[in-house]
Amino acid sequence: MQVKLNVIVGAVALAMGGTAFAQDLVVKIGHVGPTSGAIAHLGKDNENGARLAIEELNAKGVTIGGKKAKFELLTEDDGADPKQGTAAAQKLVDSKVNGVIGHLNSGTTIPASKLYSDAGIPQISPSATNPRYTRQGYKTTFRVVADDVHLGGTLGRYAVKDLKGTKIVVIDDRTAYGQGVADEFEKGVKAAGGATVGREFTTDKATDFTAILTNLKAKNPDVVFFGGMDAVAGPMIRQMKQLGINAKFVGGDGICSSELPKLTAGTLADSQVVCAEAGGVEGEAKKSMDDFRTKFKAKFNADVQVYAPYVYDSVNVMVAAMVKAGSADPAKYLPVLAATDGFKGVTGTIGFDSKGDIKNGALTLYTYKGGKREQLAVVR
Ligand code: ABU
Repeated sequence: MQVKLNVIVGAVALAMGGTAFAQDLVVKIGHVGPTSGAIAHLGKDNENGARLAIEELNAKGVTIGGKKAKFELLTEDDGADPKQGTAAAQKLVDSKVNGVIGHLNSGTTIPASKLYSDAGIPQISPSATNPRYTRQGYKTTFRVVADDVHLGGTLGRYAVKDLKGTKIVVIDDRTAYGQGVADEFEKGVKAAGGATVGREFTTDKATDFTAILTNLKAKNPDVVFFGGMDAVAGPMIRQMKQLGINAKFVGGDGICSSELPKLTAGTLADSQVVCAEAGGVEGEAKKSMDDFRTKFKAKFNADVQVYAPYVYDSVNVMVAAMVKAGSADPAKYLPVLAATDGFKGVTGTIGFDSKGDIKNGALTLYTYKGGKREQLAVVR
């Protein structure tokens, strides 16, 4: 009798257009990033990382608390705008998502985190690097990449010690990320015994940098650090060339994309840029990252920009915690997620500290040659 009833309920579920059997556990994973606007290529890269993870989990079959899980990806576009970010977060909260991966930008991730915290929904950012995100006292905030203290400080020391910069100038885009990473870069320069000789700022929407670059040209800089994203860095590098500024161009993860050479309109010189991704793998662990890149390219016909593999790992870390907790209920799996340690992802081993930050996070330094990103070193 029970078997007959199950068959009828399943048939009704299918007839109603659902692909989940009525007894399946539907798990909603939210993803938010800027899939419109100047950095839509980065937002789509992140979203595709989530899509790949969800498709693989559904194909593999995952059981949570004795029920077959059916994962649904709910995607939102925040346009890299803080207000749009909180509106997107509210939509996901209202949809009762079981967890959120995102947002991409620190400027959207930080205000959105209050909404997720108030709703008790775990959030993993795969790319927001401003340290404030995990320092607000919320139990729901996690990050699988290193933060700007690590990123900016390392690049500051690198500019002095390795690039031998003696006339270092700094530009930032006044966003939570750009200003924060530039401040940490300056601290790193000073800690290495160097000094900066100029600082200017722009916005994340600017396209003309003639005035600030002309001011900085008067300082005869040998290193220009930019705190901001690739969509602004590209035209800035092009205009540096037009103005005859022959300096190294250093930046954080926001500029360290596959797209950067194209955004400079072909004006990028070999080894001109040094940038850092806020994660990385080396040795034997590199194979899993390389395999991910190959799989991603085959599926989406696009190279990974920066953070798709970190999004992929974020989804899998979250689902692993649900499986271990035997529940996708945020209140039940949140403590298990917080206790994550030794999770083997494609981006390396993931464990969280008491703030929700990745333990022992790595950085990968890159340059560009022949229009392609080329790894310099992995540092911790
Ligand atoms: N970490 C660089 C890009 C995202 C952000 O933190 O704003």
